[in-house]
Amino acid sequence: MDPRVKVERRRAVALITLDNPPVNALSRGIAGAVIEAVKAAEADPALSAIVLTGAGKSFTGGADIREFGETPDPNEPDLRAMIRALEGAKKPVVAALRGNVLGGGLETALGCHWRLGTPEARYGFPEVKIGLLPGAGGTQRAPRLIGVAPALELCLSGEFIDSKRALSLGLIDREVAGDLLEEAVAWAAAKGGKADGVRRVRDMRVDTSGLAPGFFAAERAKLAAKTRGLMSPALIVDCLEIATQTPIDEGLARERDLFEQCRTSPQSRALIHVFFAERAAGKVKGVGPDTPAREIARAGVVGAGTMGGGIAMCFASAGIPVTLVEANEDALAHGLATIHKNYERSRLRGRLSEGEMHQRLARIAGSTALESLRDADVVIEAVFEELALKQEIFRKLGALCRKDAILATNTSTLDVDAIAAVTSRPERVVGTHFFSPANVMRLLETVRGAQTSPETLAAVLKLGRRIGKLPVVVGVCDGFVGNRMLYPYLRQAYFLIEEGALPEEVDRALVDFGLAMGPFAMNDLAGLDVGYRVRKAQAATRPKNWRYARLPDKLVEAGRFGQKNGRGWYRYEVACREPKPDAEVRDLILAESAALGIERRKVGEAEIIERCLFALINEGAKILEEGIAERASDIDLIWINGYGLPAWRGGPMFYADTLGLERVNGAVARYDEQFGEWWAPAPLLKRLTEAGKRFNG
Ligand code: T1G
Repeated sequence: MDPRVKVERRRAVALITLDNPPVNALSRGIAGAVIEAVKAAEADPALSAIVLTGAGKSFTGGADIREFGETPDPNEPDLRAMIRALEGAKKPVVAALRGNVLGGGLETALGCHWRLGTPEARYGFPEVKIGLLPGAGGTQRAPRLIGVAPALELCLSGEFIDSKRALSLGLIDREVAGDLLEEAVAWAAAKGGKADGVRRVRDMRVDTSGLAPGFFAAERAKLAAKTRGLMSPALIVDCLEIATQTPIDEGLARERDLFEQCRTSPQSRALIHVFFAERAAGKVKGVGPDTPAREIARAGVVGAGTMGGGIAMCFASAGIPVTLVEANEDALAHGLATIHKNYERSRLRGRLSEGEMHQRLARIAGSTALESLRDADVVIEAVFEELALKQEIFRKLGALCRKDAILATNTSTLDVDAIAAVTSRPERVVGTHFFSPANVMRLLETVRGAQTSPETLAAVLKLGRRIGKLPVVVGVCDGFVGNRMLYPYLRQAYFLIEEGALPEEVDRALVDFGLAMGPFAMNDLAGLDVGYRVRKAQAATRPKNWRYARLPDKLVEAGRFGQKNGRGWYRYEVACREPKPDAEVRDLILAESAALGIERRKVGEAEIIERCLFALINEGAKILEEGIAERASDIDLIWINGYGLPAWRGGPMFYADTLGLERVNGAVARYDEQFGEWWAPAPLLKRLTEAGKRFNG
């Protein structure tokens, strides 16, 4: 018997335990072992029933995601066969559920005749988050047990529901506060030999009486906006509709076919890459599970502007008291009012109760004195992007804060080492680059200075997760990883409009590719003056005779700052954020092409996507080679969570891998031939291409 499936006898009940740490994934071989155990129990006259449970904290986290790239062995029993064996058993089968009951795990529980769970158990079909659908009967059994609408919500959201909700839906038959196994065995024993001992979900009828006319069409319409580019959500709706129209065995067969479509899709492979990338990002060189990571009980933020206010909200929303410091009362009052407005908006949208809003606001104290940060465990500076100003603040913080306090800067490009150097504790200085709006965006680019200690990093990684962020550790360079790659991406976008494209054409091509927003609309949102200051700061080090796009500077010098003043690359009507092409900008672009002696030409979508993304990927390869990012998947996470590249593309480096590095390297070399300067191929890209390898090895 497979050691991952244990069988013991409890009274006249066979207790089958899944034991495959860390999440009891239903890996290959487990299905066959469970089938064997069920057959043995069925054949044993001394046994009257069966209980199935999971060892440790959880029932099971579902099928083994690492195996989806493999071709299933037709001779090896799969999850569906295991569920059929459980469901078809003539003796009662009771699922004893605790912790995670997810994906194929929940489908397994639905194949059992009864389900008992502990109060902290959680149930869900997260398959949609990795580009799949419940492919072992979930879309056919769940609607039979809990109704069509709740089953569809469970499958489409990918979210977990708690025990109370599961009980109210009838997903479980009983919540067990006491000894789960004892109660499950007692329940099974009581059902053994009884006429109603075996109750199969497959025999239940799908109740459609409560469904409004056109229910599925309405669900499909709702999906279109929310799941742009994703494939499995629409197929989930199809599966649920099939469940209402066909006998279960036909439904199961059609679900399997649609599952296979998802499983073999590039977007599922990309989303699975992202799943594992997020876990890999937590594994940082020199920071092990035994590296002490101090608790953060009190926080401070310097600067109550957009970023500082958003960062303060992150702490308050995570239950951490925070003091927000500003230079003067007016600025402080404005910052606090903005925070209040943000929370009020969440409350009005039903994301927050009145009580929760007041609890969070009560955790934010305002002050105009840095001394009020004396007892903070961590202080995050979020003032104007100017090195001298930041250094002045860090000198003061270094003198007044506790010696063991962590001092973090929210700088988006400046040298963290130059900031650390002015404090007496460089080992406790780190960059915490939040993305605007800081209380919404998940990415936390965690900048490791030359002297940042492992303990400091461990504390910030733990804090980042606690405040709901995705911390990704990067090294020190101009722009770290995200912004450093943004420079060549934007540069190509600017060159393309000099050569013949218009901003709306470039934006549309990249939005059609899947980006949340094109570069020009993104510029307008962030503020054209922000990039203007960065380019001015970079002027000294930029190669003098290399091609430089003057248009972005010209717009700023013409007073066009973007959404903030209604005019940027686009124009914006009052109180409207819809970008509208502006003839004035078009004329500026045409005049610039003429001034440069460029004969404008039609630029196709393919060239726009290649030029912008391959410049990004080439820079990513340099970043990898320099060790600024520890792994390619970290770069993928940064561009997905900070810059709106769609997760179903897997991130820039994964996308390059799917195209094949030979094609990317060839195109970069061609552009290098044609344009030179900025297009020098990254040595790593060449080397991996020649070796037939990938970025995400
Ligand atoms: N398969 C393989 N490995 C998994 C895994 C899985 N399902 N779930 C987790 N791991 C690994 C993970 O990579 C990490 O590895 C370690 O376990 C701890 O994970 C047919 C098709 C279960 C809520 O999508 O949501 O069933 O980094 O750090 O915070 O219809 O893991 O230690 O090397 O996340 O306690 C559906 C995915 C599969 C659940 C636990 N199930 N997992 O969270 O630990 S598809 C899922 C999670 C399916 C059927 C379909 C979470 C968790 P390492 P962790 P955690």
